[in-house]
Amino acid sequence: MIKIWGRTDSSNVQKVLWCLGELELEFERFDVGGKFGGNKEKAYLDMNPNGLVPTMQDGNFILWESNSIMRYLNEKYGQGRLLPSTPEGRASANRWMDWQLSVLNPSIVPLFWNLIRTPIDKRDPNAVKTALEKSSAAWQMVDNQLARNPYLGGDIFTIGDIPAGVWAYRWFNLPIEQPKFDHLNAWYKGLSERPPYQKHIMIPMT
Ligand SMILES: N[C@@H](CCC(=O)N[C@@H](CS)C(=O)NCC(=O)O)C(=O)O
Repeated sequence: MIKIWGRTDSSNVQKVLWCLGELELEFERFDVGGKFGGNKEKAYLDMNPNGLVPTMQDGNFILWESNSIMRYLNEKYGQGRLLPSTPEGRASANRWMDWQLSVLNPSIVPLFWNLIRTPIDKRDPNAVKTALEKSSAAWQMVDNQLARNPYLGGDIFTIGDIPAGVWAYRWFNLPIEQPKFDHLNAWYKGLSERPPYQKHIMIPMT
């Protein structure tokens, strides 16, 4: 049985849970991180030296980094079906996973933390303004890509859609006035119809 360590309200844990759902894989999950703690204890650090969630164990194999976990699960149990079959297609989809870590995350995490995880009197309006501008620019890139293809990696749903897809739910449910992005909106609507997205991503934001 695949084991996952990580709290369900972590965006990086959610990616892996959504992926497991798409691949219809059974797993056992343990609450770690955030209010549950445990991620800085030696036993956990021995598995994941970052002290972050998620961590996965499959037999004797332990893996951390949410995007790497998804790639592993897809390759090992999905016969690669959650990535395109050509090297070009796979690279295009993979690129959006890397982009989420390097561009989307740094722009949108401060927005989410300020508006959802910070008491109103402690919020930083300047940080909110800057994060809103930066994340709007990032979503504009997604919108442009989705004007050319129905999914980020091309014609089919892939794990390339998952990292940004997790944040799309948060973006559309933040108490802000979102700029209008037609293609982003249509893609998000499509994701919202997928049962694993409903189960693991469309949950109260905490
Ligand atoms: N690049 C890592 C980042 C992992 C990460 O930052 N996890 C956050 C939650 S989203 C975490 O563990 N925070 C500390 C905590 O939950 O206590 C990944 O994608 O797995």
